[in-house]
Amino acid sequence: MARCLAARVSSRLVLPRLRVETGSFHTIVRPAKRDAVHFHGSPRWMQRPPAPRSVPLSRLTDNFLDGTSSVYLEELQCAWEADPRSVDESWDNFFRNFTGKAASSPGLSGQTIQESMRLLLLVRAYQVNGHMKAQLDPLGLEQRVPPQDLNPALYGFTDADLDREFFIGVWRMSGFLSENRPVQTLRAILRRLEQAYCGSIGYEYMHIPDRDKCNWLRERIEQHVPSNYSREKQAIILDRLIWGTRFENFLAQKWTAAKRFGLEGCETLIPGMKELIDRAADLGVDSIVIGMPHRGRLNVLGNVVRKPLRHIFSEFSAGIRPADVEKGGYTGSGDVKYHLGTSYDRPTRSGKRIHLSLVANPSHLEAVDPVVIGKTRAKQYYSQDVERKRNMAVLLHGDGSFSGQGVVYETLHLSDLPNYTTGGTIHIVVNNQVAFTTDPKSSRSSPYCTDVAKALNAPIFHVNGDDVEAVVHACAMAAEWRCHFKADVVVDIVCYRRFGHNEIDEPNFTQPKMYQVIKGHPTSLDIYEKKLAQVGQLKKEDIARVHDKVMAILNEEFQSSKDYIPKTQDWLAAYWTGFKSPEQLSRLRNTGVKPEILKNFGKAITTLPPTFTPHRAIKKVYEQRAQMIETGEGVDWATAEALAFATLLAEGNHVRLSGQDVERGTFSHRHAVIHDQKSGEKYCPLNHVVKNQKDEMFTVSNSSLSEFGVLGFELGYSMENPNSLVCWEAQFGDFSNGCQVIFDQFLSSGEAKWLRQTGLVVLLPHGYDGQGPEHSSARLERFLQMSDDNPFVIPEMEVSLRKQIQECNWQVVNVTTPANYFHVLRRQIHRDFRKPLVVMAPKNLLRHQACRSSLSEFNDVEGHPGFDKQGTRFKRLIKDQNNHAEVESGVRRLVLCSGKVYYELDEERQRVGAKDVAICRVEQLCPVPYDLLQRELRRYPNADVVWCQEEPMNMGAFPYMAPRLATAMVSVEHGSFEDLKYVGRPPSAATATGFGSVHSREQKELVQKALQEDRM
Ligand SMILES: Cc1ncc(C[n+]2csc(CCOP(=O)(O)OP(=O)(O)O)c2C)c(N)n1
Ligand SMILES: [Mg+2]
Repeated sequence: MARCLAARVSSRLVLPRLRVETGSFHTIVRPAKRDAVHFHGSPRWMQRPPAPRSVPLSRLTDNFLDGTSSVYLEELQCAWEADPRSVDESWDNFFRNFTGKAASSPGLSGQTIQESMRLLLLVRAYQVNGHMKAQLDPLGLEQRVPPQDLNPALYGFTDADLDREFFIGVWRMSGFLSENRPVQTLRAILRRLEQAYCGSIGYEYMHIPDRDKCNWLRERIEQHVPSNYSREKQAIILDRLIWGTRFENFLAQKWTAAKRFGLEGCETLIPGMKELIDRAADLGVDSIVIGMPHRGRLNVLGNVVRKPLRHIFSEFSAGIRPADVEKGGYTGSGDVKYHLGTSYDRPTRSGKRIHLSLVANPSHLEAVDPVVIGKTRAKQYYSQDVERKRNMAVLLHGDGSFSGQGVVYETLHLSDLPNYTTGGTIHIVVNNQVAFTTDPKSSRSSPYCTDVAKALNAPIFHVNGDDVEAVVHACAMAAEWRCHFKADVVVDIVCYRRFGHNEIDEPNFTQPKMYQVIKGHPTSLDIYEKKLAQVGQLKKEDIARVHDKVMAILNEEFQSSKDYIPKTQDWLAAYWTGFKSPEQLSRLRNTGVKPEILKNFGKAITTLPPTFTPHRAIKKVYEQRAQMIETGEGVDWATAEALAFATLLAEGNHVRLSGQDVERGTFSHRHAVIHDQKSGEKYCPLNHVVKNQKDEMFTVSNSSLSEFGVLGFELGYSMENPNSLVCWEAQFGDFSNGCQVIFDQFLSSGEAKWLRQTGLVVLLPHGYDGQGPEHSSARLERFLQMSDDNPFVIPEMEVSLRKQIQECNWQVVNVTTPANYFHVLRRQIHRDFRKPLVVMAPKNLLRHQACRSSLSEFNDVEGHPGFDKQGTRFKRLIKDQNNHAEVESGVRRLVLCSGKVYYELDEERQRVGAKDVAICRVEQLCPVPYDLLQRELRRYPNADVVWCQEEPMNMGAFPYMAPRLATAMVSVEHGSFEDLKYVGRPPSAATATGFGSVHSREQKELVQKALQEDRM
């Protein structure tokens, strides 16, 4: 490009002199007409600018020809140099003159080079900043000063130039500049610019660095003629707008005092969303996962997703609960109507079908975003939608929450990550310019509520919510963009909220001026009907007929809703057929795998390609793993995990592990992906467990540094198909409180609220090893505190009748052996229901010499030292390892513990030779293994019972275990609550000490105390 004009200009290289002659160019100067454009306010010095004079290019300064306008010229000149006929004749003349090749310079005399350039800058200014002058606010309250660079005066143009014709060139790019009209009056140019960029849609797209993307948008923006819809199309839009409007009116009329978070003020969302769905379906999308907040949700459920209206209406009539309640079926806690989800196969206008699922969500605004994205990604995996063409996510937001909630950013940032992308999400913001009672100026620091999306280079279409055709157009364009570029896009519908935050709120308390305007403001439906009537497109009678039809249906549905009995929510979305709800017994199954089979898979996952050069240390790790499997002894944590994954994969399940640095493992123990030290190439042995293993069947992926976003994503992913082991690992368990909303609102309570199951596994490194307050505790107590089992009731524990886990909201375990970890992971899949699993994962046990398992424990065959008659299963409790008889009257103390403190207790016991102390590990804390606790309590009738933990008394498992242990003790007449002794750190605010020496002292003391000879 160095040889091109612009480059030469900007680098001030010696150029052939451009001979600019005035007078002979076909400039027509006419006096300004009555509709003259009056340039908007500008400083005095700018109002009478000097008339543009011709300046030789050699004297132009560098900054005049900056940025992209120089690129325009550059490209044009290149094209001209390659073939002078490829550009318009007048540009041909221009370049001939410029390069001194022309015999004369006929066409350039009236328009100076400076004018040409300035015109380009003006055009560019509209493309960049036109949105700031767009007519976006239906209420007209917005006081935006149009940016100065949209003022032609800034470029030296005056009113007198309006009817001069300017040569704007013929451009290879699409859009405004591509019309084959190189000569236009300034007035016409400005009119087109205003129409394209400053109408009812404000486009922000020039921040996108990709040229093709910009041009794609420019073409659509600059060629679009507003209000150009056919009569038929307008009738459809009107019909949809009537539905959206009448629906809310109807609810308001029937249930005057009910909260519904109505859509009034943004009814155009309904035709907009429907257009988006139709367009996406035409472009190949057959499934859309939708996430949205409260505002307008019922309207979207009824009119877009098509949940039966009678069902929605019945939910307004208090007291109705699913029919299965009477039959004793599981109904959970239920949720308010504007949180519920649903799914539906919706026919589209062009005769296709599209599956829509609206994901249930809590009140917590935006928390559902990553869940929706994860679910969409899973749909893409299971439908082999590698190009991400058929499954798409749509997220709706409020203006306050989109700019305020951090999870929005955490979700957006997954957008282009290889193992998290869904090929772009369409975001729609219902921007009613208020958040509850808070004005935008108090709720964000950025000009637009959508600015966060610019970090992704997403185009943003701001659209006036009163202009239904503009909303429809923006939504269609968003669908086209997503389907074409597989990238995120935002439609910001600038609207208003006709009533208070909800229908019983008084908005005049806080926004009196705004609501004065709203009071007299017509609805978007009024506006559209008036417009159609004015242009004679639709007759009044036609419009009235639609109203009548809609009202008749609404009334019919209302009548039917009176005796409508909703069915229990459908448990079994798509892949879940045959899975059991909590009241249907799922029999316990074994999870063991024969050592011969393990050895086979063991080979596959420890063999590296011969040409691969691993790091020396990793090579050794893999050799050791191979040896563990070969000898069947000393299997460590990482190998056990890999064997669990491999066997599940071989059984046809999908396995996915995601989180920060999980490929190597925070503690450098996993090495699931290894890197060739010469080529840098990666190799993942678990991708080669079975022949022709499907891509992504095993996925291990380092995630972005987000907890909320990534855990939410994995949760959504896990909900799609039960035949998958989906795991999220926190870097350290501490950081998981960054995604507390997902634990509280989804994982622990989602099944109860929405009757949706998930078998998500959450791995939280936990353990007191002197690393200080922030790397010790995964806050086990919080997970246990949220568990919903009754501390004073022992449920049915008989193996053939046991539903304890099914009836509980989740499982919390603190596992101490590799084999038990293997079983607990496999158990997640080998059952007919799904339940979240929270694992307090080890840190120093990963390399602890005593924390090893024999391969025989993976099948748990009789005869090995740990055999426990529980069969080839996960051990919820590991009894004392000293081969005690059924009754051991001589044991003076039973120490119950959980997690890694067991190894320290055992070591101390050996050191002091305390043979009269039994140590049992409660591996599954929730739900409590009452049967096994009772067995151990009976085994040691004379022992005092101690709960020992390394966490402070107000943390760890003690607060949860104490009443439950007491219940178990009472049940076997082994004392009561007062007889249960606590050994551990005293209550504390911080989770752990920051001083290594204090930690060691405390740890030593608590272990010694647990074993001390004196009775407690
Ligand atoms: C995380 C979270 N914080 C606070 C709230 C309480 N709340 C409910 S609606 C709302 C205002 C939301 O404003 P906006 O996002 O603009 O949506 P709008 O209600 O205006 O449609 C607030 C603060 C909430 N639901 N979730
Ligand atoms: Mg709002």
